[in-house]
Amino acid sequence: MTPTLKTTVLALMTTALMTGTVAAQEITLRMSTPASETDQRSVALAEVFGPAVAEFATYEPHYNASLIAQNSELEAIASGDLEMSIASAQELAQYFPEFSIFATGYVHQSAEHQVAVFSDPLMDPFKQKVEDELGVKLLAVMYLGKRHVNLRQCRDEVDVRTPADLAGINLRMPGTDAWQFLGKALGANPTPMAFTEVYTALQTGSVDGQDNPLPTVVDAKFYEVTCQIALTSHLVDLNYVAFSKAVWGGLSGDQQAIVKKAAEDAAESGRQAQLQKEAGLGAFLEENGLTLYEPDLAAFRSHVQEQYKGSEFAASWPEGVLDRINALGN
Ligand code: KDO
Repeated sequence: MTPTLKTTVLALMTTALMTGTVAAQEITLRMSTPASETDQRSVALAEVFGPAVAEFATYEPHYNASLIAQNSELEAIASGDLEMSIASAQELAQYFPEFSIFATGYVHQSAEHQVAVFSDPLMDPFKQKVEDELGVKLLAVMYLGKRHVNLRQCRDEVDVRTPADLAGINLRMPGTDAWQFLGKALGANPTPMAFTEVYTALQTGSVDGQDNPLPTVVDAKFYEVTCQIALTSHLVDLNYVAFSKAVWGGLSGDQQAIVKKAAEDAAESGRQAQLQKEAGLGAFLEENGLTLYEPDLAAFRSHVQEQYKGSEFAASWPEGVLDRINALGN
């Protein structure tokens, strides 16, 4: 963590820990996410996590970034203003640059690979650091899906075969360095923007496109204001169920076990629902006038990997971890 961030976060954590001993029946678990209520991760947490902890805690979700701005949720948990979020590796990389390894294009291969990586001992030092230095426990990994390039322009205007075809394309990417780097690595001109502003930006043409998995393109209705999807699969994306360590510390051992299992069960339920949606949505999008096609994936993979090699991100990755992640794949 950078020295300034560290000082701020440690001060916030001290306050949170001092106020963190609440009586069990008073526990409210506020969860903030930019995702909508109908997003499969939101649904899984509401239908699986909430009921599982209901005996001793009230799960209180806040959608569409209505409580905390996107990418500020971890800081809110550290300061005691929030108890839970669905945190991205890119957000974590703001504090711990080594998390960028989980946000790098073409590293994770599938939903199963994400689970294998998250459950492997290789993750232990990553999880420990977040817990010790940020006061956040990462309980489970949620599947968001394969991110693709989704453009306003139709294919007769921009035909995305290789990264060179994205030159000059203003591609909205979420607003952290790791996200922006990925946009550049794809060959595009990345524009930082919060998720909740993307629909309007696509509609008005202030950006040319955005990248997200198919279920998000449908859930957020981006298909209404875009014309094509180049199936780049450049990031098999994930989010972690992030939980306040201060609140965790006030729970009994039994309650902690229930919370952990509830998060894992919700993640599994959301993963299956999201995979099912992902597999079936191509036809729906085509019926709604979009063109979906596979570009030169080898060209994208090698270009993206080339950009990361020798980057400041790759320099922060602990020795041997990339090999261990690769070894857990197919
Ligand atoms: C997005 O902003 O494009 C993104 O997909 C990034 C993810 O990490 C996650 O925050 C997600 O938005 C939101 O949960 C909305 O789906």
